[in-house]
Amino acid sequence: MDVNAIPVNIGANEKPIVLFIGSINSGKTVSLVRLCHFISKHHSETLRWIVNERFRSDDEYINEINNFKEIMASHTIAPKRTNAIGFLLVDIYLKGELFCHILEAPGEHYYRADLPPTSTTEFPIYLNTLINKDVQKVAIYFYEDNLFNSNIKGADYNQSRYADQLANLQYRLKKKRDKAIILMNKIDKFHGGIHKNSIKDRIYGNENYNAHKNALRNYNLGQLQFVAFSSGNFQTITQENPEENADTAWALGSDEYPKKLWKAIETAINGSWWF
Ligand SMILES: Nc1nc2c(ncn2[C@@H]2O[C@H](COP(=O)(O)OP(=O)(O)O)[C@@H](O)[C@H]2O)c(=O)[nH]1
Ligand SMILES: [Mg+2]
Repeated sequence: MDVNAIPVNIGANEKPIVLFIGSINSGKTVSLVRLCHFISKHHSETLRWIVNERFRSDDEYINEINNFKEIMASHTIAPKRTNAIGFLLVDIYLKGELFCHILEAPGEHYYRADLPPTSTTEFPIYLNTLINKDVQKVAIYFYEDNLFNSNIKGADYNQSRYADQLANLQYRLKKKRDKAIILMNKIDKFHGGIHKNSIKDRIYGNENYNAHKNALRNYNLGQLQFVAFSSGNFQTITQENPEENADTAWALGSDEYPKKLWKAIETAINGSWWF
């Protein structure tokens, strides 16, 4: 089914929409699952997450929901690559009231590496619908060290094209109302961790990402938050039959990461004056 044929519905409410934005395999799905585990474990009295089942009315959405619930139920197995149309909305309730929505969507809805170099990726209709809705957005941009790896063939060029796409999205946001968070993911791969300031240096110091940096600077750089994140440790499970797709074993990482991510989301939505 063409993704542009799928209408979305989040009702008439005025609650903020948090967008998990990142390339394929940057860890968006796993991070959302990790955040939901954290919420269930530490905040079940006040905070609740629930998949929004009315968001999409197409037949495939139920599979998407079940897939997400399955990953939640068996948190030793990380998801295989999310399928091409897989996008899903999770609602967060604070003290019984809807607080925000979190959208998780596949990387190719933001950036298509397979398109010719001169073309830009048009965002799918549902994404435009959400972006255009007159409610606050919190854009969370997923970066990971791989994105800076210039050893990947043609990476320099793709990096700047990818940055252009991120910029296109950022320019669609509203200056005062909307917020942005830069999330450096998979920091378990950095031995000894990574400091917030060095995330900034890594991204801003890389010319390929200038377009994104400029877009953020034009908007709300002063309010931009940086978050270091890791969902845990991942290992491929060797299959008896080499033809089969390998599953991934997942050991959940420290609660500190989802705690800080949640704090950043709350700060983006509520403002930081109470800090
Ligand atoms: N080392 C490490 N690997 C991760 C982490 N998060 C995700 N991954 C790996 O990246 C893969 C893709 O993650 P996924 O959430 O499906 O990416 P998405 O395409 O952005 O939704 C996972 O199967 C893991 O192998 C992390 O925090 N640390
Ligand atoms: Mg995904």
